[in-house]
Amino acid sequence: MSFIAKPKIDLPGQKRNELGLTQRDYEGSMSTLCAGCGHDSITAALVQALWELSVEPHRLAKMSGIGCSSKTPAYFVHGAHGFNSVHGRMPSVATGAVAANRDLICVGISGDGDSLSIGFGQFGHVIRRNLNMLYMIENNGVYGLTKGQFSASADPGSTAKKGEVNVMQSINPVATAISMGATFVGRSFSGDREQLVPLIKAAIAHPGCAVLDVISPCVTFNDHVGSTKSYAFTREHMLHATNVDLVMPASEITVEYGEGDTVPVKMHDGSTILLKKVDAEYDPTSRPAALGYLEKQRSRGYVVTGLLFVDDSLPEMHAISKTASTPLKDLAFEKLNPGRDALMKLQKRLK
Ligand SMILES: Cc1ncc(C[n+]2csc(CCOP(=O)(O)OP(=O)(O)O)c2C)c(N)n1
Ligand code: SF4
Ligand SMILES: [Mg+2]
Repeated sequence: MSFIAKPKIDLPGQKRNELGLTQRDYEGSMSTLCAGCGHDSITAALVQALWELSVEPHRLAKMSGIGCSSKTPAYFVHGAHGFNSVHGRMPSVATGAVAANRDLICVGISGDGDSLSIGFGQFGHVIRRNLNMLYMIENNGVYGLTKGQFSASADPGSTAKKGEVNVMQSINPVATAISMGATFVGRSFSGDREQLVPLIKAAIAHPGCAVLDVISPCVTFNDHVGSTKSYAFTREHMLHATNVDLVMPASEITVEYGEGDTVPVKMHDGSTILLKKVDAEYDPTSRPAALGYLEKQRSRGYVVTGLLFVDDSLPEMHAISKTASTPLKDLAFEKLNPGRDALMKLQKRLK
C-alpha cells in the first residue's frame, strides 16, 4: 500500500504512558482518505485507546481487507505488524496470525462491504470460532473505495447521492453478530470519541471476538439528506443503551454509579468492564433481550449504541482447540516436529 510518512516532531511536555511512549508513537502514516471521512476519526480513537492501554507496538497485529476502511491500519501504530489482505478475507489471515502467536493483540479493520457482502461467510466463522481479536467494521453504508454503490448495510428507503432509492433490506451487523453467537458486540459513531475510546479498550480486553460496528460517514458519497449513515442522521437518531468504562487491574474502581444500573464484567487479564446501563430496562448480558431491544428501537428509527452484548464465559479459539499455551515461534523444534514414528502412528489411526 502506498503511504506518505508523517514527520515526527517531539514536542516537550507531551504525556507519556506506562511504556514512556507518547500518542505520537501510536500514529502511522499520513492519511490519504478524503478530508472529513469518518474512518480518520476512528483512527484517532484507536490511537488514543492503544496509547492509554500501553500496548507494546510489537505485540500488535493490524489486519484488514480492501476498501477505504481497510486502509486504516496504515494510519496507526507504525511500529506494529500489519497485513492488508484480500477483499473480505481479513478474518482468515487474522485467524492464521492468532493461531500461530496467541500473544498477539489482533485488531482487524473492515468495511460494511468487506464484511457484509464478499466477506460475510468469513465474518460468521471468525465469530463462531471466537478468535481473540477486535473486529471493527467502519460502516458507511456504501462501497466508498469504488465510488459509492449501496452496500448491504444501506437501509431500505435511504437514497444515494444522485437520488436512487435503495429498495433492498439491510444487514444489521450487530444483530447478526449477536444471533451468530458473538461474545462481545458494540456499536458506536465515529463522531463520538468519548464513547468509542472506552469501547475499543473494552473490546481489546475481551478474551474472544469483540465486534464493534462503528457508523463512519462517507463525506464524498453518503453524507446527504436521505442517507441514514450521514453525520446529521446519526447524531439525531443515536440512542445510548449503555456507557462503558474499563478499569485496569492495578486501578481502584472509583467510578460512581447508582444501584442496579451498572454491570461489572471481569476480564481474564484482571481488568473490569463497568457497563453502565443508560436505559435501566436494557440487559446486555442476555442474548434474546439484546436482540429484542435492538429490533424494537430499530423499528422506531433509532441507532442503538454502546456495549450491546457481552458474555465473558465462552471459550476463545485456543481454548476450544486445546492448542499449546506457547506461541509457535517459541516452541522447541522437537515439539513442532513430532518425528517419523508419531506421524506413522497418526497415519495408521486415520486409515
Ligand atoms: C475480489 C474483489 N472484488 C471486488 C473488489 C472491488 N472493491 C474494492 S473495495 C470494495 C468495497 C469496499 O467497501 P467497504 O468495505 O464498505 O469499504 P469502504 O471503502 O466503504 O470503507 C469493492 C467492491 C475487490 N477489490 N476485490
Ligand atoms: S470515498 Fe468516502 S469512505 Fe472513502 S475516503 Fe472518501 S469519504 Fe472516506
Ligand atoms: Mg463502506
